[in-house]
Amino acid sequence: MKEKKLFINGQWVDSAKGRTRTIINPFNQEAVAEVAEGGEADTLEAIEAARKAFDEGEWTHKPAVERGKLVFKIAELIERDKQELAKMETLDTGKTVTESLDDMNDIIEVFRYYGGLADKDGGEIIDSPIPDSRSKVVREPVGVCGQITPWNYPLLQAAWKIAPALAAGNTIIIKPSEITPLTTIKVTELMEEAGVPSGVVNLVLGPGEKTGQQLAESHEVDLISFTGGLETGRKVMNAASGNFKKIALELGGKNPNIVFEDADFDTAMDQALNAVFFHAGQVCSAGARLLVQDSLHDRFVPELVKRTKQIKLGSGFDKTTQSGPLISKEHLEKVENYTAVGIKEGAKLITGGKRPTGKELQSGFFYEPTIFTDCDSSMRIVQEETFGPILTIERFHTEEEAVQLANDSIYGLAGAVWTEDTKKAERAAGKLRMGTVWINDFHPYFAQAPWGGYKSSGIGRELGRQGLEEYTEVKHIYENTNPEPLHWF
Ligand code: TXE
Repeated sequence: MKEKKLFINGQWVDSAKGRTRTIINPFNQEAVAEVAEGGEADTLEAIEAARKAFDEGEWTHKPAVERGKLVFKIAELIERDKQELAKMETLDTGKTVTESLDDMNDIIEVFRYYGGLADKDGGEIIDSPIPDSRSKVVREPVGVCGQITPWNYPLLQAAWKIAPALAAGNTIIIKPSEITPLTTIKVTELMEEAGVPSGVVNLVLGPGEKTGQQLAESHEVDLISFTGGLETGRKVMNAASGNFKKIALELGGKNPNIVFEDADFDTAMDQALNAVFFHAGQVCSAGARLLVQDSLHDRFVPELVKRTKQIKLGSGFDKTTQSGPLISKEHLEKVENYTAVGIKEGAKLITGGKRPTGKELQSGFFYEPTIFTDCDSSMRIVQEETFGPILTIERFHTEEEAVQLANDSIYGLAGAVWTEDTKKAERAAGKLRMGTVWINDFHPYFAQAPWGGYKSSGIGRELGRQGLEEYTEVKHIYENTNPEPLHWF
């Protein structure tokens, strides 16, 4: 097995202390790669390289159209290697190859979108109130950006950060999750092949509480973009306060999926399953909190349970598999513990709630799709992000109650409304306190539209024009075209 290295200042290097980490396949716990495990000295070197590359200004002051072309080139190379990348993502995360390939296609679109957007903002001329003056507003890159990504969508999350950061002229240090670094390493190779100058992209591999924390703390880093859990997000935010660096945080959600009695029964049913059980529920926008109108509840729930029992768990490489394993033993234990919490709180477990018994699933971190009914919003199982295949179901009577329940959360990432009544849907969408609201759909996201959360789901936006703006500082340039003494002294 060839060991994968760190990428610092345009060179592939071992970690200074020679440490490595074995990457395992969550489907069978087999080793799939050996990667360098960086330490403090490596991260410091990466930060210095990114700082120097930024401060020298060659990359930053390149015409935006040139930066855009390079971002396009990265998209082309990912397109060329997308089958290999998809297999790698499946080996590393356990998700199905179909999902991994969908991720790759989305990633290509993200690079293309930002490649195209790179030269579209030429600044703004302001109508200055002062005679004989010129006033303009321009956007400039922020500087050195630390980018910390999670394990559920390793390359997709990296793409959402890398593409806009490069398009805007920043230099970056990317730190993937220590358990799923493979596709990010591969795409770093592709960025090198595309011709990204030395020091502009640096890759550090290492444990979050050390390497990630170091990036968040460093006074040489100007922006930190983080996707992960709430508690880690809090640490990142605290660490970032040292030099008041800009922060962008995406911290997940507990996303309500509201089904009214007049929704299309089959479509709402089908999509409610996909919303929560897709990728074993390890999705920040998973529809893990189902709110069903009272009059529909007793017809909807039995059918939902029937279909849930038919979900096929298995290897991501098997075309019939609908959901793979959870990412790790620790995460499986966390999800199991949530089932115990739900039962203790008085929610009714009606399916799942255990590891599956199938022989071929015993070496993987599998958990059965699980449903709780009789839930209410005071329960932890309803309020906390389990990040596993656990669905909680609550009843509601009126439109007002549905909105009130859905908003009764510390999170505000996404939510959905199912109804044939357009006016009702729009009223509800207007009142839901979330960064994304879907009407008669669940999960769509794309490069052109912003993604991010209200409340504790995070700060800032990724994707869309807003995702590029996060990586810019705004400068006002004022010129006096007829300077004269003020005669003040
Ligand atoms: O995430 P962490 P974990 C949620 C989900 C999950 C929980 C914990 O609920 O059960 O978070 O998962 C790096 N300073 N989400 O523990 O710790 C780490 O190396 C800086 C939601 O795996 O947040 C990894 O690269 N960085 C989420 C990244 O942070 C640190 C996706 C995320 O890891 C760090 C994943 C530190 N002190 C989990 N400690 C979403 N929003 O989609 C760790 N890291």
